[in-house]
Amino acid sequence: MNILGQQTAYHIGELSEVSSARRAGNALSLKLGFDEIQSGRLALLITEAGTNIGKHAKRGQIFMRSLSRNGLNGIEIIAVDSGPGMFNPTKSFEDGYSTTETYGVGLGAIKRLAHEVDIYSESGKGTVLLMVIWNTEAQVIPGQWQIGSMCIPIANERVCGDSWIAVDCQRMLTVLVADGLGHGPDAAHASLLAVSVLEQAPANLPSETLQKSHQLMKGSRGAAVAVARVDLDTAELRYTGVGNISGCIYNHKSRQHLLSHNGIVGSHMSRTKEFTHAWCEDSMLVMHSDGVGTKWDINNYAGLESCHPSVIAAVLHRDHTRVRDDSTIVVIKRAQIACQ
Ligand SMILES: [Mn+2]
Repeated sequence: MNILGQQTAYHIGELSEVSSARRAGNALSLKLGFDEIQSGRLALLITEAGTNIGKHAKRGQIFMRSLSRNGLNGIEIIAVDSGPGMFNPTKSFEDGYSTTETYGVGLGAIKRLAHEVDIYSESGKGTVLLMVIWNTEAQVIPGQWQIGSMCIPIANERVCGDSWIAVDCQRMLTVLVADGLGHGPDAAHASLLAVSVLEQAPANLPSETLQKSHQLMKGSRGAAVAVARVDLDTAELRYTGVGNISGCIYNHKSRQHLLSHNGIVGSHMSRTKEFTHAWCEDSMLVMHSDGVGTKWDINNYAGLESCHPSVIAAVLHRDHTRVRDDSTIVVIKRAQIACQ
């Protein structure tokens, strides 16, 4: 069972902002029961990532949230900037290799301190650095689900009107993304009703989840909702959606759009036909609310498709968010078994 907590964004520019992010990380690690060693490592990771942003990109953001996987608690940190990027990020992970002063040393330290690290950096476009630290030593089990997301409220709102959830149940994973009409707490209330339907009945078909959401959301603002269920036994993805949630599957670099019906869940909804698509071991599912533009193409980002879904979500979110809406993007794939 994977649970990803609510994300908090920290603007990074001044050194004092790095300290605030570090303090927030410390508070979160105490809440999750991290011991002193893991808390100390977390503080160093946030300091390194924040200092790198300040030094090389001048400004950026750190997104932080709690993770829970099979009873383990963790913290995910995603450092995002649109700065100059790195010439050779893989090589920069080696201690002492640096294109500018101490960046290389910093990344070498990050790789040793974090349990999971991934980076996507493109010259002139910026860097996204993912770091995960668990309250105990953890290993990525090959074949397990990897889930990445960004879910960020519109400027000046504290709560996001979009909600999402991914629930695994035996050999199936179901993902739901909901965009409550408007913004703020009432929009969040509507979208969270859809989330609660899937939480309570994770084995239901996507169409059943949508129908139940429609019943439960009557009298609320209503929402656009889409549900995808991947079944590893039948190698199929079933999808149904109502309203403006975008969905697509990548299979061997080709992109297939997932269709939604017109309507508003909770208000007017006529059909909930499910569409079925093939799901391969290397397939990737991307779903997003209309706060993320549709004109992105992962093939414009060399090598991004092999990154961790959290990195993919953060890169697409950084470059394609519409500023005047809540924005949510969820990326799902299976951890690939390493060749060697
Ligand atoms: Mn929206």
